Amino acid sequence: MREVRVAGRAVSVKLRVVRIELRHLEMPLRFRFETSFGAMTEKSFLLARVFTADGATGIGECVAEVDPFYLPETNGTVAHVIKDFLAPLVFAHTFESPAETDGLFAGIRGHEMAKATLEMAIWDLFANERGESLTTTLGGEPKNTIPAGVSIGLQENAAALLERVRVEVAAGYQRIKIKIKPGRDVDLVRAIRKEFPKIRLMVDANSAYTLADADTLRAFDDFDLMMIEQPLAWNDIVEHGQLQPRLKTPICLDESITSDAAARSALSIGACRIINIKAGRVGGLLNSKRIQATCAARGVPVWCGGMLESGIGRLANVHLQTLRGFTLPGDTSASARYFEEDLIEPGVVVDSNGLIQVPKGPGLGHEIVWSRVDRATVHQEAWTT
Ligand code: OSB
Ligand code: MG
Repeated sequence: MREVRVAGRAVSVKLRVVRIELRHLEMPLRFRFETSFGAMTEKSFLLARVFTADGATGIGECVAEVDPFYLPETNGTVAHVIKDFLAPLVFAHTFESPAETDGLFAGIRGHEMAKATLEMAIWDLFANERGESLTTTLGGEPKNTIPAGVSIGLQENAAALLERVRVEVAAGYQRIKIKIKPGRDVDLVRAIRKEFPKIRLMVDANSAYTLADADTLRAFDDFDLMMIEQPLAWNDIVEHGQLQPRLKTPICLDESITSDAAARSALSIGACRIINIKAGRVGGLLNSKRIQATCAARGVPVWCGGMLESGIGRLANVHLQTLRGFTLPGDTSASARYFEEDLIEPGVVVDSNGLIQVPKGPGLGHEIVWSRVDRATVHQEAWTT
């Protein structure tokens, strides 16, 4: 059903999804991205599209990977859960608000990435149907720009890392994050600090350490880091709570925060002082808003993480960062860093001051180039009511 407008305001939008399309895409990355849990040379991911009978559409990019090395979900588990559990629930519901996926999906435990994929497509559907920017649908602030940071993977050696840092600092990025793991950590930070004493710098361990490494982690305190991201196990908030009081450097949790409840648990025991929000990891944009509000109420800064998304997920991240509380530069960088040819036109661009423009057009706000999407699609399925 089309919206009813009274004095230009949408007063009632009832949407029924009659078709869901799930594509599996493969896109070569312009660089090898190595973390403590593995290395990637291509992006292999799912895109979900929802359609109404009127032909309105919305799109959501999934952050799952081919393997369960970052978090438990994979492209395979997401496809299964969408097909067998989430799609039937969506088909049976009439939506008046994108927030309704929350109650709809509540009976399915975990599978945050699968839920987020459809949830984000439904937010985009509402934005498109109302003819407004996803920022507006989400309740973001009317910001024109958001600050950009960059995440640099593990490199061959310290010289190669320093060269990457030089390139990204020269490009204007406001914050540099480097990946670390045991044996490739404090010396790298020391080398960067020697050349760049003032840049905003942080490290991401992706769960590579244990409490027994507390002395190594404490050595980072000498380098004025903004934070250390997810040093300990992906599923151990309590041990982060034991580590944080032993460090001056704030801990930022990524993997451990898969829900607002997890954020509340972490903050209530002092397991972190900063939270990285990835909509895909926390079950979608509504939970991202909740976690942002939970953190704002406690004066805890949040920032938006990244999963090497194509332009589609990248634009959703840009809109998410218009919410109050996203005060720190995140991991959203320029499309051209990742892909020879992104799926959107124009790509996401970072200017020489390290700022990204927030699109103002309907939905995600940039054109999706379907010929490129088709070329990158290796498999596709669709279900209808
Ligand atoms: O831990 O933030 C992470 C990429 C894949 C999996 C996990 C992480 C990352 C990044 C990349 O750091 C951020 C980006 O450039 O999108
Ligand atoms: Mg991380």
